[in-house]
Amino acid sequence: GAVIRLEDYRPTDYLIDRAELDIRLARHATRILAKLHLRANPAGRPAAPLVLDGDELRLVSLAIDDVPAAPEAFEASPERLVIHAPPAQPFTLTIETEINPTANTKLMGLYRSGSAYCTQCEAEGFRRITYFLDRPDVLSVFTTRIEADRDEAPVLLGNGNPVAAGDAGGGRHFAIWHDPFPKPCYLFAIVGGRLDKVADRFTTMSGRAVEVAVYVEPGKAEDATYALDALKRSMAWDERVFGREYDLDVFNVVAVSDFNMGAMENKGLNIFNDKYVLASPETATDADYANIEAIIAHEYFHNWTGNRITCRDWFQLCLKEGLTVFRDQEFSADERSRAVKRIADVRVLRAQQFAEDSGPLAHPVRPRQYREINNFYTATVYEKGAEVIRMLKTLIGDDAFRRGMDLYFDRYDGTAATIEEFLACFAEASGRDLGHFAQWYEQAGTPTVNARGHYDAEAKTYRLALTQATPPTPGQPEKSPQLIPISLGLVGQSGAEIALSPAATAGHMPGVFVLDGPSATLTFTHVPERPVPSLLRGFSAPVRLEIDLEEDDLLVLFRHDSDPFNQWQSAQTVATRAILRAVGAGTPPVPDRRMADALRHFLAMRAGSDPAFAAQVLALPTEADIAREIGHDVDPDAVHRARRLVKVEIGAALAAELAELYGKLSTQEPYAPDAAGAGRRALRNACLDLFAAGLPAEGEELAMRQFRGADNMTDRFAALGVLSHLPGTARETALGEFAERFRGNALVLDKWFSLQAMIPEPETLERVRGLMRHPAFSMGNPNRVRSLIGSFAMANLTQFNRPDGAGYDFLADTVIALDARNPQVAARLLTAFRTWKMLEPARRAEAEKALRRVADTPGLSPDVADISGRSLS
Ligand code: BAL
Ligand code: ZN
Repeated sequence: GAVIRLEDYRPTDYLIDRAELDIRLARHATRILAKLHLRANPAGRPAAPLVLDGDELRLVSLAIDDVPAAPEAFEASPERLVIHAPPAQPFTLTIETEINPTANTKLMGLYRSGSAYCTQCEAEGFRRITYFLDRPDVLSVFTTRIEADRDEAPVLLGNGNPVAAGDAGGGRHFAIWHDPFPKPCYLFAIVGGRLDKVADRFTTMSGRAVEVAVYVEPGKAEDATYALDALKRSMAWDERVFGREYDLDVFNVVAVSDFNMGAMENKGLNIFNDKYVLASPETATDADYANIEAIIAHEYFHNWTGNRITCRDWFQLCLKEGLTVFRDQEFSADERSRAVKRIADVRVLRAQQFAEDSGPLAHPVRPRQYREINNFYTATVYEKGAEVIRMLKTLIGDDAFRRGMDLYFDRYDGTAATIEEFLACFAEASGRDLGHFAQWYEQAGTPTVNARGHYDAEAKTYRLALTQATPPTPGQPEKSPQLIPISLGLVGQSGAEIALSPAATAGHMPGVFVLDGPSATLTFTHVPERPVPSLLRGFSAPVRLEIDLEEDDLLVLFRHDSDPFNQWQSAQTVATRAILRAVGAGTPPVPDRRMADALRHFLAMRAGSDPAFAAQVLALPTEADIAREIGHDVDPDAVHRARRLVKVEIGAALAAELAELYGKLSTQEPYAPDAAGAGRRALRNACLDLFAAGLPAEGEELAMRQFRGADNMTDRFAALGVLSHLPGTARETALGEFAERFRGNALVLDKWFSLQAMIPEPETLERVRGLMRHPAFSMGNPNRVRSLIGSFAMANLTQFNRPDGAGYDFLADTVIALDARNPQVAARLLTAFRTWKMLEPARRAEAEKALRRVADTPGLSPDVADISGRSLS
């Protein structure tokens, strides 16, 4: 595909004010009659030809102002419909197309999932339904008539409000939906099928009644009650925190089993991957419940940040995604534990975004060019995009942030906006110049902030020298300093917070220093003792922090920091260093009693009061974390061995305490997916995991007992996870029992696929190949592919990166095969190579060979061609 550039943006020559669709659903030949009300765009070129987008479309008939179009008046291909000389006055186009939803394996446009019809239009799927100006700055009022066999599809849903329904004769029926809010066509959706629902009523802040419902496959309504509850809580939260009220009479969520993304925010009709709707204690883990809550909230919040105000063009994707991720993160923080949520979000940011940002696929939060927009639904746009919003709030403060949001909603409601327009609202609300801050949207790469401290005992001053640097990224060899808010404090050796001399952070929010040049020195006066600096509290900026703290200083922060994020971070840093020493030595590190002692002390003090936080502390940095820390010439086997050694060492040292805590946390209470219960289970399972590392035989027995006795998926699956790391018959027995118990439940078997794909043993590749022949596996279902093959490639560092290159070859073969069917999912799988350049030379060579083989395959989709091309550049 051609390169599309931000600087080439220009408005369309025509606008589509209204779109009236009549969709007659049929499995192999669905007919769409689209009557589009068009007029020249005052901002466009006068008397230009009208060029509508299509994708694999077949034109059946065309009329202009209700008169059949003469053959010479237009040109139609599957990809385009050109009207050479459209009328000068407003006019209508009536376009009839025919599509085959059953043959649609890309899952873009109108397709079938199970026995239902559904749609996915973002980013450019609407053009697979009818010819249209398929871009986000064309906003239209949609009225949709849907017709189907009553037996096959008794439920017919569309955007907006239902306005009519009735019999259409011949066993067919229809429903008409009208959405009064002008929207881009990427937010269009319909669903038709045999579905059950759970429903309720939500009364908005101004007293309007909204019918809310979640639709699922027949028989599964019970499993949607948590999602429905999360939806109502989201609606209330957006009123309370952002003053945003819902605007239609109905809000529907539909769960489907074949879905490329997590979910989609279509106006009034969110369509979800069923993985993020269906939950019962028996089948879903605490993590699943938390994801459902977050994604239900995310899609709902899009109603204002995305739908009421949309994006001018796809370069502005972060305008809705980064902002909406920020909003869903805040929602979850309010509903659960703020500290734990922050730690979990930073883990994801580092694992996904830092990884992306350090390799060949790095790109700015707002890219300036793309070949395939599907490939930019990335951790950078989403997660780093959310960090940028968070920094903005840190910089200007809560009040100015809220005023800026209000101004943005007021000023841009009903429009397609840009990042510049968004930022201007906050500059205005805060009276601050955000020019330098805006560079976060433009410059890719993760800055490293280096800090060196010096205490002058005589003068009682503490000086902190800060520098920053950002490594080059593709297309951006030279970097400028970023504007980095560094939330900070000074901690005394006994743990007391030392008051900051006001001059140190003058001109900024209290406790926030803003590093906006290559270096700066902060001087704190009246510092009574040598302090330990606590920098980047709450992870106040998406940067890597290098700081010259000794182990003892880190342990002071771990024990005493008032900032829970840095408490957790200092424990992680101590563990990271221990693992790095073991990588270097290739032998167990000299046992560091201090770390075990600190953990023992911590568990005694905090395990009871804050189990969810304690569980985060007990979870060691991942192999990928360690690999990123090393940064170049990485040998994944050495990383795995070193991490294992440290884990065994800690597990053995704390075995008695872990066993005791495990016992204490065992409860007879029935399962409930609330945050408090989830925290206790998380800690108990973290204890089991560490204990089993230290004492494998006892650990296996305990895990087996928990596996068989659990009354919920969280405990059962955590036990299976522990067993999966202990080679032998117990593991295979448990895996077999699990498969038997959950036969027929595809979402649960996904967990089973995923766990096996992550076993760090040389036999795993063969196991994965074998599982691809399992009756529950299908290359046609994105969840199955991601669970089995995605987990292997993205979350099994040693086996994907086998020294013989067999892991790479396997992924290359799979991507090539899948590309013909579903390019979007294939391209996403291929991003498993995003960190290949940091491997040691032999693996690097193997990875490059596999990537080249993909890139050289004839007939690749633009999606896979783009990822393979950029990965090799
Ligand atoms: N807009 C695509 C799915 C999401 O981010 O909500
Ligand atoms: Zn989103």
